[in-house]
Amino acid sequence: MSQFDLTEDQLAIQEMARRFTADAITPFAAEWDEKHIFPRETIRAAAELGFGSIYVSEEAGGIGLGRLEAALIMEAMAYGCPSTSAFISIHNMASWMIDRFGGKAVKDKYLPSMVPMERIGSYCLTEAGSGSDAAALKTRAVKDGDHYVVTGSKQFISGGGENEIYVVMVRTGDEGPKGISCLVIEKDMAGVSFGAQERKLGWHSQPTAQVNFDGVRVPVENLVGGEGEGFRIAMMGLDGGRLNIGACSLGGAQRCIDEALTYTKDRKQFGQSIADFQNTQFMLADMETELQAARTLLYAAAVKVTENAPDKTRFAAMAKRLATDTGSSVVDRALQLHGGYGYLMDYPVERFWRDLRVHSILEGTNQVMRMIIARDMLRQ
Ligand code: FAD
Ligand code: 2MC
Repeated sequence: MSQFDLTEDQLAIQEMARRFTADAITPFAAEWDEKHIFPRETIRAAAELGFGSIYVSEEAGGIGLGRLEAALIMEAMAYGCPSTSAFISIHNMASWMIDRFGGKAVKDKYLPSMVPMERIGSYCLTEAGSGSDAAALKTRAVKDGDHYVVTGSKQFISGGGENEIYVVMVRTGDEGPKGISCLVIEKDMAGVSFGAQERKLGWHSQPTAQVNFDGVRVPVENLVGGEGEGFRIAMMGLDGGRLNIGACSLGGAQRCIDEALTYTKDRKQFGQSIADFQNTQFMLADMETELQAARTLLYAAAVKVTENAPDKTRFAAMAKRLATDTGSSVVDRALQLHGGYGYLMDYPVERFWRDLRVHSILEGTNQVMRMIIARDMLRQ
């Protein structure tokens, strides 16, 4: 894997994440996928290394690192299981939003248990009627004394039904992005309920469900940021989330290249290893070249998000678009190189093929990424 001029500290954190993955994730991931096991204990073990609060500040108990370090960790864990790595990324996004924009009360209430992932956080933006057009959301929060009363429903929530904390974008004002606020809602608050677990193509190691709010009374102190700031906060959270999802695709694709190298050297047809065919070699060469290019852009975008560069959102969108499309295309070619065996659950490639597919859809579809990039280009 390219080292991209990583510092000693970055190399050390990458090594730590790789070791953790090799010991605690890779040997078990196929079973989690097949039996739909949610590996809560492994996730807690990841949090013991600081991976649940990578860019949460040290004052709040996090490890206070940058977005490149987060990408390195997510990429390393996705080498074993993209689904579990992405799940931990979403918790990081939710925790960071509370730490970065929350007041003392909401931070003190939630971060001490979220940092060790004793309580796990979900990010709730999408609704049945508003996916890509996120600013059209309808879940409403009406102030009643020192509480908000929340009514509505969130769709496709990662961790839905299992997680304890829901960072929810709600409408407190008029239509459009400026009428949206961000509220922390707990699983056990009266009026919170969940839909059935979704039956998905991949991401089997983590639950996904609708989250419903029926007159839920939420203390005003659970507001993150000011009223009307929720959409901007949600989008800033996604700048980092999109990098991490891209990094999960990089890690998954790297694993599949490694699997394809082993397999094509071993498998013989027409009296020779299939790795000796020039077609195989050219395919591997293209997979490696395209993955390295996507990785380089993603690391550069991560540095921009850490530095709060003016073009960080555009770069995060470009990196997510390229890394997730490239990741899926690399895994697809790795599957082809395995022939019929690639289609079987006996080899890991088919799981990665399924897990990476959704990365081009969630945290903003790759069409929405192009919209963000082109809008920013045309603005200048
Ligand atoms: P739509 O917005 O209906 O899009 C359908 C198609 O139309 C897409 O191809 C889209 O690109 C295209 N399209 C839409 N608008 C345009 C346009 N202007 N120009 C061109 N093309 C357009 N959401 C959360 O908030 N929290 C979560 O934890 C979460 N987890 C998820 C987990 C899974 C497994 C999945 C599948 C989704 C999850 N999501 C979550 C939701 C995800 O973010 C949305 O599915 C995604 O943003 C797309 O919204 P949609 O599904 O409503 O598709
Ligand atoms: N950082 C800071 N501010 C931002 C921002 C960002 N990245 N993106 C937008 N904003 C601000 C923007 O500047 C504007 O404020 P102002 O009017 O003061 O300038 C405001 O937010 C509204 O932005 P837009 O005018 O761009 O809003 P619009 O409604 O046109 O569309 C769009 C925004 C399409 C980019 C957004 O709706 C979007 O990202 N849609 C995709 C939804 C999505 O990504 N969902 C993911 C759900 S989470 C998930 O899938 C998981 C698995 C967790």
